[in-house]
Amino acid sequence: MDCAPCERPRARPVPIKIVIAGPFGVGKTTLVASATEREPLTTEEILTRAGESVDDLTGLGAKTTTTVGIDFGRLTLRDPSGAHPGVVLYLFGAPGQARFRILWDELTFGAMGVLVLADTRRFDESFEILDLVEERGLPYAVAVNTFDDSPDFPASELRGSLDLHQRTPLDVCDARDPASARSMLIMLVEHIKELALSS
Ligand SMILES: Nc1nc2c(ncn2[C@@H]2O[C@H](COP(=O)(O)OP(=O)(O)O)[C@@H](O)[C@H]2O)c(=O)[nH]1
Ligand SMILES: [Mg+2]
Repeated sequence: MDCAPCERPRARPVPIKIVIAGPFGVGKTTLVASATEREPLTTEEILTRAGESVDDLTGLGAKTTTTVGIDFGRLTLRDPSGAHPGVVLYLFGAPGQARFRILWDELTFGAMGVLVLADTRRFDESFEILDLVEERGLPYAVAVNTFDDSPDFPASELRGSLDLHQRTPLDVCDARDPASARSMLIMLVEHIKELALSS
């Protein structure tokens, strides 16, 4: 019987579940859509007048839609040296409004880490999310998304305002830019790796 030369199957990238969290309008759907290597799965719906009294759009400019379920994307990060099969990130964008906190347990189940998005125009709105993440002991990194009218603060001040642990990574990004969105995810994965190696 003929047999084609046997090749060792290429090892598959290790799957990692990542949650993208942050307040309403901070850029979660945008970041997942920029970072994903496939068409993102989104659950955007047009904001209606019925939501006016519950969804505060102050400072959110022209936001016309909202996420009613989750955003889903996928990003493979290969090891350039080829020594490791790399990782494939499964990105789950959480809806920002407080009424969706009920989904939080399911959403974070099995997650290896959380990318928390923050907006310097409404920094205080990230506190509740940070508390939720810390309560679960999940590794996280903070991505400060910049909007045209975002006030500029030095990183040290941002870290102080959010009362971050010195090891928790924080950086500024533009969620619309794929390279910038992906660099935030790489920052988180590096942090997860570091924590795993040091525990
Ligand atoms: N200028 C600017 N606009 C952004 C950025 N990220 C998101 N947006 C816009 O901000 C609005 C809210 O973003 P969205 O991703 O829906 O927020 P979500 O509610 O957190 O999912 C949308 O109109 C986006 O186009 C950014 O980095 N810069
Ligand atoms: Mg959204």
